[in-house]
Amino acid sequence: MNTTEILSCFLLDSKPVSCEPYGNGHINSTFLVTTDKGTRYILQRLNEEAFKDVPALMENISGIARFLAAKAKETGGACHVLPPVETKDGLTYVHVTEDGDAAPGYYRVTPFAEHSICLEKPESDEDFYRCAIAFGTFISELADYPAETLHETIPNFHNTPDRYRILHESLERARKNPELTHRVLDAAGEIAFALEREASAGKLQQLRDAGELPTRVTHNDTKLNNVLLDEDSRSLLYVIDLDTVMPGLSLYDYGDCIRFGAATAAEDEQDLTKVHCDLHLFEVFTRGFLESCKGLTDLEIELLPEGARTITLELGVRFLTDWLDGDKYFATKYPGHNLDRCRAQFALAADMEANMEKMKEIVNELSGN
Ligand code: ADP
Ligand code: GN1
Ligand code: MG
Repeated sequence: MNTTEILSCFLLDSKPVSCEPYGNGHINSTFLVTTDKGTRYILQRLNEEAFKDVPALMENISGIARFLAAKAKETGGACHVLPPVETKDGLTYVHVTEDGDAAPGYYRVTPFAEHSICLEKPESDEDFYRCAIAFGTFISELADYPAETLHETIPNFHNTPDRYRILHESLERARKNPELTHRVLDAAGEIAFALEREASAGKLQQLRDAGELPTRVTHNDTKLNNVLLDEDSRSLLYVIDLDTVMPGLSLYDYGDCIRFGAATAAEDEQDLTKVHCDLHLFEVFTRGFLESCKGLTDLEIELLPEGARTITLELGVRFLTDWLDGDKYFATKYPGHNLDRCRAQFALAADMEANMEKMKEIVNELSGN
């Protein structure tokens, strides 16, 4: 099949005339489609290395989109998620099996959010505050979603001890494989950094297992570039990238946004002296999250800074694992990209550790504890 044939399976409002690579996601292949009427759509080929059951994933997204649309209708508010475009067969994806001009795999289409901006870093405090409200509200609104109907699209996605288990396996494999051993040597410092923190990184999962931290329906990939703001008013338009919406910890959603949005440098910065957690942005985001994420328990609030540290460490461990595996999971732009990303995440986690008491004070002040 070619792209035109794939697109012709979907109920688009007019004839597609162009389809170009788009966006900065690390997982799916994303394209911007324009029709002869000027309507725009996002076409995505889902990454099956990451997502083993795409129909189940699409069922999650449709369910969430229907639920939030109904809620918005009830309250008279806007709906901040985009429903997938259906195919002529009433499905939300097309499965391409044979080799053709387009790579085989699962394809889906979403309406393009017009007049939106997608940021790689906040341009103002207000942008980041809006992002906090977006993800805090997302969790709040899904508090009564039937969580048992959600498929786990990536099992143990944010189970940090399990991420360490996988790191150990990859390390063993790489040590035995002559093509990969140099990667172990190159990452010796990072491996030591990760292993020193293995016990402390498991704390949040242990509290979840013990029922002391509540499992909620969470987004699980709360990067700033998974929020679309109105290009003029900068108000929230949409929360996107719902592939990982699953039961999880609020602390990881909170923490991942701090990790990405409050960092003073890019996720793959090579000059580690530039990598810090901006405590002012930390405060701005925390204020928005506390205001909008209703019903957080005292323990969740107390552990917000630990959520930021743990998810930063966890992502560093995931980049390190992918480096040791030979770069199989995350899209990379150059050899060594995953190792650079790992180093930047570990530098950020170390900076958070150094500022842990200050972060706790900010949380205490904002929450009145
Ligand atoms: P990935 O899982 O690879 O990150 P995303 O679903 O986040 O894929 O899409 C990648 C990028 O494409 C987003 O960061 C955003 O810039 C853009 N994008 C995705 N969906 C839309 C949409 N509906 N409207 C406008 N831009 C979008
Ligand atoms: C991936 O898909 P994207 O680029 O929004 C990854 C996240 C990581 C992030 C790091 C499904 O997110 O878990 O935190 O890269 N998504 C998946 O930038 O693995
Ligand atoms: Mg994304």
